[in-house]
Amino acid sequence: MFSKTKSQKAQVKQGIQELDIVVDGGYTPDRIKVSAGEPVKLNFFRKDPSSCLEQVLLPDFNKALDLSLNQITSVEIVPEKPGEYTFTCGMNMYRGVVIAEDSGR
Ligand SMILES: [Cu+2]
Repeated sequence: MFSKTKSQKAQVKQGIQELDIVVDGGYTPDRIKVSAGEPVKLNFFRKDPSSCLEQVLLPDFNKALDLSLNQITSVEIVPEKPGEYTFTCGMNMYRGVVIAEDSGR
């Protein structure tokens, strides 16, 4: 069930680290590398009609997103400290992780 994980580094656009995540039978990529202490924008593109994936929870940031099918739903977070910040579907079945690394500044 848990096939290979995909790791991807966020692209920096206008000072915001931004990444598109496809929601389709899980999250792709499901490991997102960012620099700690800087804003991150995640764009969730839900392609999966399963109700399982209609919500994304980011408990470390007190965020819960409702995803509309075939639409992009964005959220901005700031991972203040280096570490791993997990996000999950509403039932905690699918998960991904934002990996914040020390930016060295
Ligand atoms: Cu679920």
